[in-house]
Amino acid sequence: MRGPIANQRLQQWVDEVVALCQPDEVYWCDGTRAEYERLMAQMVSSGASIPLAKRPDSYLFRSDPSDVARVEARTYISTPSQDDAGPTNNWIAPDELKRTMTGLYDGCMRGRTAYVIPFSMGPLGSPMAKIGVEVTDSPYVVCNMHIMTRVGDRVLEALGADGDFMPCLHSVGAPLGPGEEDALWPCAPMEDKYISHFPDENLIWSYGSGYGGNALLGKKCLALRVASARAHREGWMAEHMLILRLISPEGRRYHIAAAFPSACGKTNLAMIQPTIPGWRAECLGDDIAWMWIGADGRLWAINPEAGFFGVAPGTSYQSNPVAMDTVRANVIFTNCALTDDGDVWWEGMGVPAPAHAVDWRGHDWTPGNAAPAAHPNARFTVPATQCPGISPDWENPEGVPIDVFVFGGRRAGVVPLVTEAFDWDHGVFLGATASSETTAANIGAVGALRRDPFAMQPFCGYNMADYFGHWLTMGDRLGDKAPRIFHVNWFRKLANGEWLWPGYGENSRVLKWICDRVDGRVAAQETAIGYLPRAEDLDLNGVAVPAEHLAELLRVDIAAWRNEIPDIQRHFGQFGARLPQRLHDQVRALEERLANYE
Ligand code: SAT
Ligand code: MN
Repeated sequence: MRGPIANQRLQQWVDEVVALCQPDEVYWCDGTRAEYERLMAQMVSSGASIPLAKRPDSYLFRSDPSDVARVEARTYISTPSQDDAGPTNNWIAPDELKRTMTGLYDGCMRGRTAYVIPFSMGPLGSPMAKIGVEVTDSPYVVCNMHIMTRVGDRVLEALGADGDFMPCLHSVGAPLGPGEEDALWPCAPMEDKYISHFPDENLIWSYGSGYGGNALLGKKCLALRVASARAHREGWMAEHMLILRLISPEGRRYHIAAAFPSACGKTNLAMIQPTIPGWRAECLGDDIAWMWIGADGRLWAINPEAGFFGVAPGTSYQSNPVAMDTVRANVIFTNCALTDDGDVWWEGMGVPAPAHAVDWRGHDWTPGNAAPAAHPNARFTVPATQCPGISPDWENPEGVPIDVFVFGGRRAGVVPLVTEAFDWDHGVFLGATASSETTAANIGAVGALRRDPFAMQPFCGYNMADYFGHWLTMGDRLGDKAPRIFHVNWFRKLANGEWLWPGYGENSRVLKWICDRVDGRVAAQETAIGYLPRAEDLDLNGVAVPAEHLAELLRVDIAAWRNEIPDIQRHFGQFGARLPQRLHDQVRALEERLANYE
């Protein structure tokens, strides 16, 4: 145990948490490799962690079958007024929520250790970096936070005696009686899970889940939900976006920030290897971008994270070779299948299924088994430094200047391959109305169509109508230095289920058109829904896309778009008078254009 620490407010908060949660021990994380290895060794000996003979320094965890993804239904934005959380967030008044959760926290760490994790979102020393401190009773969370954030003594040093931090309290919600044997993945039943945010206080309380964004509180909770509310107050942006640098054959660098819902290929796009000769890409981040207006009037971005928490199923040498090379060693896998020779396996890994494996539930599995071997939301946690495609600027405290925003989702029909917004307001409209079929990244129905504005539906920490307004204001401030806005959809299908577009590395062909548009090198056709490439504008040298597929990918189906209008109106209607008039104007303008393009 360490002595009293310099930051009084931190010491006091930890003392309060310890008095409430009553852990057997308190441990301050120093962030060293030795600490990571010690905790991992403990979890190996308890059976919670399985070392992988085939992957150096890599481990497999299996979660409880009830605790496999984010739980949006149990996620709360607790502002004094419900209107400030808005219609897209669950809300409970702060007093009531704190009372309920204090009851749950009371004694909840009995029989466990409370780990105190000082962490930084953003490179230490960056003017944009924010310090958080997570107290958790999960050593699995500690090891993941080691990878996903910057952790330990160096953060305490940066915090100093009177630095500011965001308190993040986490418990798996499973106290142990004397001598009671621990579960391999302790957690609380669904009705006791709470992922709670008090954005006005920069405070996070999470209870009952050990999985991903529910438990690694620097990620969705701090860097998106609480940060987005703070960014609104302070005039910057916290977005659910990857950051990518594309480099043309002439050496021009384009920085792209792209928003897609969870499990819609952000990590694949972030690590793209362009298939067009001469073009290169570097990855700066795969999930979150913090952006602000720099002294030059442009929008600058950093990735606040230090690692990748990526979806394993579907990741292969075909879909994402860079990720495959990133996860060769030193990885935490969660809910993948275990092969008999001590490796992980998942559906869509691009290698034949093993003749026998142990599935994510710990049961024997053989090919042909009705249930998948890996959970669809199985994950890898891996340091960004291990990514062979990582940009030399990924930790640059100054960030990178954003040229382009891309929004997207998973839509089997209607939405074309790529659309350029007419202007900023239209781009905000495209973001605000973006929709996607739901994925396994949240507990709930998979494949249901929903509006997911800016891919922030689960992550916006304040009234979404005010968030739209914030986007409009940022555009006003950026003026002619604002990034150009595009919308993409890689996921079009034929009625028989066949993909219309090859995707993955071939998406670089769309990105090239986008970059060419930014620099005025390529034409576009004006349509009712935005600027679209003509078939001949896309560089398709070396890829076989049947002409009729291409025509369908670039077709604006006027009737289908008219059908979208009532749903857009319903979607906007939920915000009542709080919705910016400029978005109502966009709906009307779209209706008029659709009428004109009979
Ligand atoms: O929220 S998680 O970090 O568990 C994953 C996601 O939804 O992107
Ligand atoms: Mn995400």
